[in-house]
Amino acid sequence: MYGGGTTFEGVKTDSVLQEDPIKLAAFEARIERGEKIEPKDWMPQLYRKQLIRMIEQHGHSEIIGALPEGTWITRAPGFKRKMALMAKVQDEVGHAQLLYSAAETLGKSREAMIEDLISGKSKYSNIFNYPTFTWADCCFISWLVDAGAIVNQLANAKGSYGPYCRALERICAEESFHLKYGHHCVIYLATGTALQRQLFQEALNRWWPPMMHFFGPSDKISTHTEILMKWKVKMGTNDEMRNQFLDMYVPKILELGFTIPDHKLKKNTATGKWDYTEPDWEEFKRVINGDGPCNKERLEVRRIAEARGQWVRDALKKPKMEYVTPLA
Ligand code: FAQ
Repeated sequence: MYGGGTTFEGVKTDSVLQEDPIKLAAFEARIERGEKIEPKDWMPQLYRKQLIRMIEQHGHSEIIGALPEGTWITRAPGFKRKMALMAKVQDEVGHAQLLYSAAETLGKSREAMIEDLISGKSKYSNIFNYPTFTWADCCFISWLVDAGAIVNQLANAKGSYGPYCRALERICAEESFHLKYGHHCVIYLATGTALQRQLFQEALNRWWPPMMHFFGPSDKISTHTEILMKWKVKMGTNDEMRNQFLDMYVPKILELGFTIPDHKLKKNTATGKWDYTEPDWEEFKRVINGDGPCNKERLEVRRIAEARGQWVRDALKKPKMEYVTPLA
């Protein structure tokens, strides 16, 4: 599926100024024409580095994202919900596999990526560092976190790097089932008893702030948006994605009779955008840098899983076998 990559190690500079200007211009013209860049094509080192960073973080988010819902498989209400949740969690881990494969085409090995995740070097989505206290928290993730992920991924699937776009297309197809499942779970609570409605309202109150963080820092303070938009890796800015999510899902949440815990949230008819309370970016920074409510637990679970699976990987390896980047 994917071509072999060149090695990431040794990339010392972020500067596009050091690239061959003729090659750079040809590369940018291809992107401008809407062509896909493939693993063996020439690309600036910064493009490669940014893609590895973003795809790797995305893969880690899928792996860690399986944990807050995964703990509810045994407690999901009823056999049907257990089956569906188990399939969903399995899909999320599968998405990580696709994403790690896409990142490997750029030259970083899967082992190095996993090592950077469990050592705390790599980031992953802020939102999975919050606890799922009740079943309704789990329903919030299945509906609205998946919804946010789809908004982002449907846009970026039209981006410039072939392997990432193809992985995103497949992921979006599966995520749309998750979204339907999550919406069904929430409708069930919304049309249930007063206690069921209360459970979801409380979950919404807890998860709204991290959901607003989920799309990344506001455009004013985002570090990577400009270059990623120029090279069509990101197809919308963080604020545009947040706005699109609000456009699509605020009406649906209100329709079910829930309230959103932000008294400033309102569609501004003059700008066509949503006004909202500025998210707490200090909390966001703390959480993505390892100091959220569940960061330590999430990474510890992954470390244990890694250690427990070591014998399987050892058994599969022949003594002299070396790591090989996957070939097409
Ligand atoms: N969480 O300059 P920007 C899912 C970091 S998949 C943590 O704006 P960028 C499926 C960013 O890395 C969810 N860190 O960054 C599922 C950078 O730090 P660095 C994941 C964040 O890359 C559903 C710094 O802040 N989706 O949910 C976050 O241009 C249900 C500056 O930020 C993807 O990864 C954050 N939310 O834009 C699974 C999609 N936001 O690296 C289970 C692909 C920013 O310099 C259950 N990624 N940071 O140290 C993207 O679209 C982009 O990377 C953004 C961030 C939009 C996330």
